[in-house]
Amino acid sequence: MSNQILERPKSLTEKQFHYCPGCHHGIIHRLIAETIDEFDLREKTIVVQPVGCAVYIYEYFDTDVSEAAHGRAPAVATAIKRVSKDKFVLTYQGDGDLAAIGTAEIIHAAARGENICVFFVNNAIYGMTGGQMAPTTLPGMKTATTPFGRDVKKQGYPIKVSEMLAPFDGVAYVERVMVSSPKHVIRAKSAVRKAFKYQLQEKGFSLVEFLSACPTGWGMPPVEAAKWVEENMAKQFPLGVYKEVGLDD
Ligand SMILES: Cc1ncc(C[n+]2csc(CCOP(=O)(O)OP(=O)(O)O)c2C)c(N)n1
Ligand code: SF4
Repeated sequence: MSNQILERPKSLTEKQFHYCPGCHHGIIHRLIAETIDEFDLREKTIVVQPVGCAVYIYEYFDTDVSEAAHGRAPAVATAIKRVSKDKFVLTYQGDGDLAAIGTAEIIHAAARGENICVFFVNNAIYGMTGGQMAPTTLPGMKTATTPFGRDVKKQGYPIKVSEMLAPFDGVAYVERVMVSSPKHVIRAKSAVRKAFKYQLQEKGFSLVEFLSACPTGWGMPPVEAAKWVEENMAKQFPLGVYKEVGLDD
């Protein structure tokens, strides 16, 4: 007797992820792909891809995907959603992408209340380009460009994206989650589902921020990196719902 309890979401291709061992990008991809399947949106979804380590997302998602120049994903998603209201449009962005070079695009898309979902992967570092400091790097955290640790007197304080965007009137839903343990993966999945519902009910802009491990950029083994997310990142960036205007059911 064999009961299948796990299968690859139909919205993911069979291509093997290129991510480093212990990287959380793969888990986050899976949660989004499962939700696309659950809402039967595979034929309607357009993913707007990031720069950074997830730049090859078009190889992994078996949906339509559009490229966007560095940080411009919210602007591209805005255009797609406005001309094709029947499509389900999401961006997937890292902190270098969303909170550094794309700061203007994300702020204005949120303020305009664009009816899109943004999945924001905050790993506190530029993973792809060699571990430089990001706007979300923690005070004291060592990176390739802050080898003695981020000094807030020189490099300023981390930008808290969920707290920054939630107050805009156009924002319908913002939640910060992490995927460091099965318990948190289940919570993260329900946040992804909720973000989908906000777009499907045309409530406006939604964003889920994932605290995410970058074992390579942080110079840590995977288990230690997942623990570091819980012990350090979640202190700097508290988990929780930052805005929720309410769904119809
Ligand atoms: C205009 C521009 N500036 C800089 C780069 C180089 N670049 C590519 S990815 C990246 C950082 C990405 O970091 P993040 O968005 O945090 O994603 P991660 O790799 O950590 O997942 C940078 C600076 C670029 N591609 N285009
Ligand atoms: S460098 Fe970091 S973010 Fe990029 S794949 Fe490796 S662990 Fe993941």
